[in-house]
Amino acid sequence: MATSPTTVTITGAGGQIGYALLFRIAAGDMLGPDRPVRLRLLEIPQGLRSAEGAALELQDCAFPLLEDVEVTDDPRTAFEGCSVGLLVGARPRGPGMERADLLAANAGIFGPQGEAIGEAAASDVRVVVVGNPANTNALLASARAGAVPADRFTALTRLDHNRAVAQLIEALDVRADEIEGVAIWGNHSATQFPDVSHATARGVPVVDALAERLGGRDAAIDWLDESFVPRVAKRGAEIIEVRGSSSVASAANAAIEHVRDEQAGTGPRWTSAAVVSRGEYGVPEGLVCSFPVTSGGSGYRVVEGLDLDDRSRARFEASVAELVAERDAVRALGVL
Ligand code: NAX
Repeated sequence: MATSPTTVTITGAGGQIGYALLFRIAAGDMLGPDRPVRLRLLEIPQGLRSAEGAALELQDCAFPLLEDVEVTDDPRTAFEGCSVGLLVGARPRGPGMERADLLAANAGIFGPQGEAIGEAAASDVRVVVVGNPANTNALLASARAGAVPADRFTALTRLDHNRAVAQLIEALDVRADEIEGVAIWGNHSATQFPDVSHATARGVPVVDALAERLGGRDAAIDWLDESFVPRVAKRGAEIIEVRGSSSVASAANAAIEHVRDEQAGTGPRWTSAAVVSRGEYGVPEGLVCSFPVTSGGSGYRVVEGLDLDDRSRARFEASVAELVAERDAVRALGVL
């Protein structure tokens, strides 16, 4: 019997990340080669032509898994029957815009989209928010999504995770699949804490492997503090400086991996995702915070019971404090 198609909704589909996402999703990279997809592309009126153009190109690929494509500027239509939502479109920070203005502008996008998800999405809907500020936008959408359980909403820190792994590949001359136990803690922002204290490379603790290469433990810690952590946290700015525009294909790749692993399962290997806190590691309940996570195929679960030393905990707490401040700013606007 043919598998019925999965409805995948992409917001901001006429933008750069949207363009990098659509073709890979339609080719089966996200949900696998056995799951046909129906794409719903949501844009604002100014972005519709671009999304319509992408839809024409999707048609010209004649992907066997692509059942149909619909382009709309109506959130209710876009989320009708949606099982996987990728919320990419967001309001970028404009010149002179304060943080409160940015949060308010995005509340005006993610609140109504959350409502449309609550009204129209399929009962198995899962959502990943990519558009920044991603963690707080996910919180906003989930708060307005009615009966949809809050833990169906996640935010993307997989790109930060992959960037951390990439730095270790270069420093230790290993392959990606030889690195395990990397974690991104906190907010998807410059305050995030990329942590290798539980990570191994070819089974050897990363700190020991770095010490071996760099001439001692102090040198390893210095490299992690002075080079690794800031480079991962500020990699987005580095890409903009070199490329002349922001990360696109790597962001789309990370979003695809986030959904793929959430749905297909990670096995025992960790990845990182921003998920709704249930109080793990003392993070206030309800915040959408990045943790090391695993999935058995039905949603991400926080890896619990890890020891964080005082320095690591202080870094993590600083990032959580930023998330609390974002949540409080949104509450003060009366939109949460
Ligand atoms: P673009 O400006 O190329 O595309 C955004 C698209 O969203 C535009 O076509 C716009 O018309 C559309 N849009 C705006 N408001 C909308 C609404 N209410 N409903 C539907 N569509 C709407 O940006 P792009 O490079 O694609 O980046 C998209 C978002 O991803 C940005 O917020 C960006 O900051 C964020 N990122 C998040 C990352 C993460 O790891 N979480 C990394 C990459 C990226 O920086």
